[in-house]
Amino acid sequence: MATDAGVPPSPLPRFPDGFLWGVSTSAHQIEGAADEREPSVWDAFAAGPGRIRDGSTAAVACDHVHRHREDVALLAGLGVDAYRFSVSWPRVLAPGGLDFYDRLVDDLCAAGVRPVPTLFHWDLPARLDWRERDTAARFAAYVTTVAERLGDRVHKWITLNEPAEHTLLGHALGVHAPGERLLFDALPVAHHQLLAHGLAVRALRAAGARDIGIANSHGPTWAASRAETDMAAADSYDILLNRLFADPLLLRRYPSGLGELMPGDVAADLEIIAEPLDWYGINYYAPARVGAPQDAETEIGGVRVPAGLPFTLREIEGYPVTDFGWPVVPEGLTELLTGFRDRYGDRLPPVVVTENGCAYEGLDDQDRIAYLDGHLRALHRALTAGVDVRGYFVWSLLDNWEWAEGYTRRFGLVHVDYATQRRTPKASYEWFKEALRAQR
Ligand code: IFM
Repeated sequence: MATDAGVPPSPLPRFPDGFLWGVSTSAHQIEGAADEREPSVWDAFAAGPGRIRDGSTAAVACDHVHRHREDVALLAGLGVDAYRFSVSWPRVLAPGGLDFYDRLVDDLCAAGVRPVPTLFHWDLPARLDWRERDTAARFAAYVTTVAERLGDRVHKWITLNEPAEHTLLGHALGVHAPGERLLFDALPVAHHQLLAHGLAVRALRAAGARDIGIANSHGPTWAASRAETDMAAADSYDILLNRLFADPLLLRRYPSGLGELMPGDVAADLEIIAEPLDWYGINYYAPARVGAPQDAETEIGGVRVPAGLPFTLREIEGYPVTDFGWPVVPEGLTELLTGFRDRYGDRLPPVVVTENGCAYEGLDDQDRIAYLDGHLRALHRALTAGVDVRGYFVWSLLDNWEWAEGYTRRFGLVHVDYATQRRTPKASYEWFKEALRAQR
């Protein structure tokens, strides 16, 4: 971590040759050009009163569709190997929508940056619904269209981004689109996304694609105390956040009897869901501290959690926090990666950290530098402990529309002035550039 002056103490340790360095974004958060695509569930959700902290929408966001050349130049200037972006399904459904990604991928290749598209990052076309099984088959058809067009230039494919968060926040708690408050009745949404993933892996391979992974959010779960009730609550949370999605993918089974709550022919679906992956993407931000259920609603990290769940989220004390209120716990990344290796053993393919980053204001963002420095050292400790990690992507290249938080949280290495669309590299951009240069 940083010294008192905020300056990391020494150069980063050396990462293996061929380690993939990148940055991430997602379509709905940066693209804008909302009138050049079909509506997504987020358009309808954001239009509702009180749902987005600053009352904003992503209609313009970073206007990336019209400014992508400038953003590709920022990527090239940074010196990353790869750029993780997402393809907007609603844009692909619009006439000419895929042309944008064709140009983007061409421009990335010309700049020497390898394209790593995510095929679903929460912006479901408004006319679709993950509660419907048919959405999985439609997703596979869309994936085929994208793969046939871009597959000759894509470096790595990502099927879904964080289906756990999309299920929990969007369908169980209703604080993200589509705003359903289904609590445990949201489980079919998880199953249909997993099925969509498996069908997409098959569709990608049928289209000749290789190097396929998924980006799941994970974090260590810490029980609030050694009391049996807190330990049981932490276990429930761990199952929902970490195992509900990883176990079916890597072990071909649902954890703890959850399979019985899923719709359809679950055994047959698990054969599809567990299609072998070339690599496994992990998005890491912070651990969770979890205690026994309480009678009242709780709020943590900006998320209101209703009473009635088998756990409550508690504050993690003793660590600095980001502007989002999330604790900065780099060692949680080492714990997570070694824990994953121990839990899944040789069923775990090589891992890529597909997101890691923090929300802070300001151009001289020494806190972000300290965050990234600390997490890269923690990642290196996991490598030294024998975890096969092949890459690391910072969230995010640009400040962007942070879902229910609107434009109030800045995660970028590059500042965006939303009034003028002016991009200004922050101190962290220069720091990451130098860190990458030192690894070459
Ligand atoms: O901005 C999000 C991203 O879309 C998904 N992972 C977490 C990020 C920060 O909240």
